Amino acid sequence: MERTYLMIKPDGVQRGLIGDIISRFEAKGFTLVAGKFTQLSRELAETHYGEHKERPFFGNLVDFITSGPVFAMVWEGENVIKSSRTLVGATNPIEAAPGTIRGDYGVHVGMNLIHGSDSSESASREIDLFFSSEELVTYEKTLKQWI
Ligand code: RTP
Ligand code: MG
Repeated sequence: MERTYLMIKPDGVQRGLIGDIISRFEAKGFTLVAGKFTQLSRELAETHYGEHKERPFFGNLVDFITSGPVFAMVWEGENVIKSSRTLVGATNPIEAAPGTIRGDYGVHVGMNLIHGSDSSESASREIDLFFSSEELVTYEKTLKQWI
């Protein structure tokens, strides 16, 4: 089953949106595999966002993501990588559709509430970066599966 890495950014934590955001992924039918409330070191943030290191916003991005605690998660489900990006919405909240996390709550591209892996390669890399294999909890949902 596919897995993805999601991370509620410092603005999502500060605005009290952890519960709302987690609820959306639960309601969709995805399964929580791991969760961690933590503050990123500069080194970890630079590695996580390494693909953007030449971009003009890289310094601000690292400053912001290390500015306060984040809630890091692994979620599992069918097509969870692409589906969770749909639930998250477009990078720039101005363009994000209502009903998406960024569309409902976001204002600024630099403070867009949540990160989601953009491919299976990114998901594997990011899950390994933030979680050890012992922290990934595998279990069967005992409720009858309708979705
Ligand atoms: P993320 O990686 O955080 O999930 O966001 P994303 O895939 O939707 O967007 P990405 O292109 O990976 O960009 C990473 C983060 O950099 C900030 N950004 N600022 N023009 C700008 O000022 C600009 N462009 C991107 C955003 O906070 C974005 O989430
Ligand atoms: Mg990205």
